[in-house]
Amino acid sequence: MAWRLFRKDEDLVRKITELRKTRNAVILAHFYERPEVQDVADHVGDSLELSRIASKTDADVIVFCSVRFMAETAKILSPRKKVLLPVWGAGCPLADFADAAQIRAAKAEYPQAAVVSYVNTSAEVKALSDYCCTSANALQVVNAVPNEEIIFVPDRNLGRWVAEQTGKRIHLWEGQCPTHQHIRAKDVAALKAAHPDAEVLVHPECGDEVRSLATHCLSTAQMLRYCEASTAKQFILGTEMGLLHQLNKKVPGKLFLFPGNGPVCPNMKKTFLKDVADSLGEMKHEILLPEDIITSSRRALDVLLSAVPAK
Ligand code: CIZ
Repeated sequence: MAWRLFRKDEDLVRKITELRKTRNAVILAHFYERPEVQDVADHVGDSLELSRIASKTDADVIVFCSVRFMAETAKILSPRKKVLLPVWGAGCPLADFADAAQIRAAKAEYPQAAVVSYVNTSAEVKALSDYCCTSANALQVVNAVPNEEIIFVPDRNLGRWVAEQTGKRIHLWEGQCPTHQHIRAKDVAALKAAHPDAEVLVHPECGDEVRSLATHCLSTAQMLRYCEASTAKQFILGTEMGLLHQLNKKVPGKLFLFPGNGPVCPNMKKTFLKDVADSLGEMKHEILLPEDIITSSRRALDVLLSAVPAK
């Protein structure tokens, strides 16, 4: 169904547009956010790219429509800007699988190992990590790490994929993204049977069985770029359905199919236009991080930033 705004939403969009100006704010929306929230944003993308873009603007305020770890990443890259997360309760169950005490314990158990944390982690966990990676560059980062032994935090599926591809000795964490983990191989196989010409692109947070059906294993931004560049006309996508909005905008005329009823991240859907307007109007909810956490997590992120070329 095509997305349309209701009158109330149009009023909110007007209010957000005014507030954005008076507050000198930049609005970011992750690919998994609601379509109307994506449409009100200045930039839509993956978490690292958005944080990087925002850090280069002269905005005083960053409103990051996303989940908490993403807004924290923006704060780490822009410590002098005010970073707002419109819905305070928008968390990430995957990031919650690792806390600082657990990382300290794992480091004590495997003292030779480097800690590589996925960007889906809290600032405290990043601060204790040697390196940070995204799904787009996990292979590059792990290959570049001098240690043969690695503690990979927190996504087990991504960690296992990295271990297979790099041959490094990887201590896997128990974490998983419920949205990607629940994508079923039988639903992907059914779509493949019905659309034999479709290319299958899956996120590395998916389970092994789903991954084994894929043409390519890609991050969200990589999927979008791949669909733009490919001559294929049909794609089966193993990721959160919010990406469909940008796919339809940027790659018109192609068919995008999602397995099952369409994977949805409930946390990414917590933010409505009203939350964006309230956040900017009342300057809530601000992400505050201690200076030492910003400094240490920035060090782990810097390795990542130098490994990922800016677009
Ligand atoms: O960091 C992001 O944006 C995530 C979690 C997913 C992706 O594939 O880009």
